[in-house]
Amino acid sequence: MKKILTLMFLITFFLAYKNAYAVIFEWPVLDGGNGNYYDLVPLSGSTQTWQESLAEADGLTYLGLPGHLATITSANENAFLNSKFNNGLGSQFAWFAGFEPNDDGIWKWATGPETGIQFSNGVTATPPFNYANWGGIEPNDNKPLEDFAMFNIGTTFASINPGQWADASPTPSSFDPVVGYLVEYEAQGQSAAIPEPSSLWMLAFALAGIAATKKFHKFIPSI
Ligand SMILES: [Ca+2]
Ligand SMILES: [Ca+2]
Ligand SMILES: [Ca+2]
Repeated sequence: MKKILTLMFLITFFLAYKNAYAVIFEWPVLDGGNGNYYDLVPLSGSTQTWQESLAEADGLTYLGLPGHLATITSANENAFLNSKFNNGLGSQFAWFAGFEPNDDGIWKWATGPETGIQFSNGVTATPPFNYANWGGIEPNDNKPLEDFAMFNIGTTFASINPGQWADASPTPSSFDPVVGYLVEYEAQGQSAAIPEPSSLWMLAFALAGIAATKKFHKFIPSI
């Protein structure tokens, strides 16, 4: 009985620990990154819109850092996201913070420190970032309201390669197969080279659990 309880706590701890590191990734300053953290959040329903995802991401925090739908302003940032979140499956995209508010070819960032700043005119990247990563013939305004940006986290789809972008209607469909959204947590210049409190809490909880099973064991016969 004691061994079983201990094993259960260890498995719980391992899964929690693994989960904490498998889902949210830091882009370390030491690796040339911005110190921010990134997450891929599955949509809560197959029709979760870009706008709903924008609002949801703005309400998230991680380690006390504010979240927002990810802004992708450099090839390195895009490559980091592609390396961490591509799942190798077909028809898999994620919302991010690019949008075309007036449907006139001018694409802007909708949230985060870059809110309101233009990044693309049609397919052409524009200052100040001079970075966009449209794939295939995107942005092609193929359907009504294709004013929202999605990032390919799967295999090549309609000539849009992994890590490339497309304009999409706000509601996912078989044409715009969005399954999640990319969140970015701003480190705001803080050093991120510290242990993650959430992981430490999980470790403490697991150790407390093991201690509790030892005490509990004193009151019950072994089986
Ligand atoms: Ca960013
Ligand atoms: Ca459009
Ligand atoms: Ca499109």
